[in-house]
Amino acid sequence: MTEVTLHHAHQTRSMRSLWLLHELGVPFKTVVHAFGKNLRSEDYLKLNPSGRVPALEIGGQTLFETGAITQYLCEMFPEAGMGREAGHPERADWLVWVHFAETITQHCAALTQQHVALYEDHMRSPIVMKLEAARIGKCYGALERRLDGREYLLDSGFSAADVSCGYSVYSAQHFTKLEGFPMVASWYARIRERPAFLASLPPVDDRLYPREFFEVPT
Ligand SMILES: N[C@@H](CCC(=O)N[C@@H](CS)C(=O)NCC(=O)O)C(=O)O
Repeated sequence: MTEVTLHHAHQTRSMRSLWLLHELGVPFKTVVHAFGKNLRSEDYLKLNPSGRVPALEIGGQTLFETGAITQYLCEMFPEAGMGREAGHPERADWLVWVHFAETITQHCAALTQQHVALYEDHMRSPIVMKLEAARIGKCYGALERRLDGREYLLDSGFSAADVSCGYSVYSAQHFTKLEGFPMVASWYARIRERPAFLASLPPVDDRLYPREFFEVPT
């Protein structure tokens, strides 16, 4: 059996890989890291040279970048139907939405830095906060158009594309609400009930986001 170990920090992008591993139903180990300078240790840099989560150890290989991890896991474990293999009619759409997830999350990363990492008010920029939160709204707009008339991002049903963007929306809602995006809201309500999503949630006492929502200061 292939040995799989995910290096994870709660509520970060590695939650995307954790959720997917649960969907795949394969045995795996999770190593939970604190979100901080420890990710720059010499040992951890051997797993992810940029000192970030996730990193995935699988069958003697080490991967980083959630998009690559998603593609690789879906190829290694095709039985769960989370991927769309090369030549599949939905391959192009699957790739687009798996990777669009990072277009959303780049804004969450900027906002996490503004609201959480920069702890003194004078370090923060309300202009950047407002701009980045609005850009999340534009990303919701792209999802809204895609989900109009669809239950999931692909016509054939739930896939890793929903997991990838689903994590992004989970994280983005800390900064931009889903009001005005009814298709995204009902899709998200559907996928957040999945046992694999629930299993990827953080414990109450170990969270990156100390609040459910961060307002832009006026
Ligand atoms: N594009 C990368 C981004 C990875 C990334 O930036 N992860 C963040 C957590 S969401 C991280 O570990 N940041 C640590 C840091 O910047 O110090 C991916 O999708 O895996």
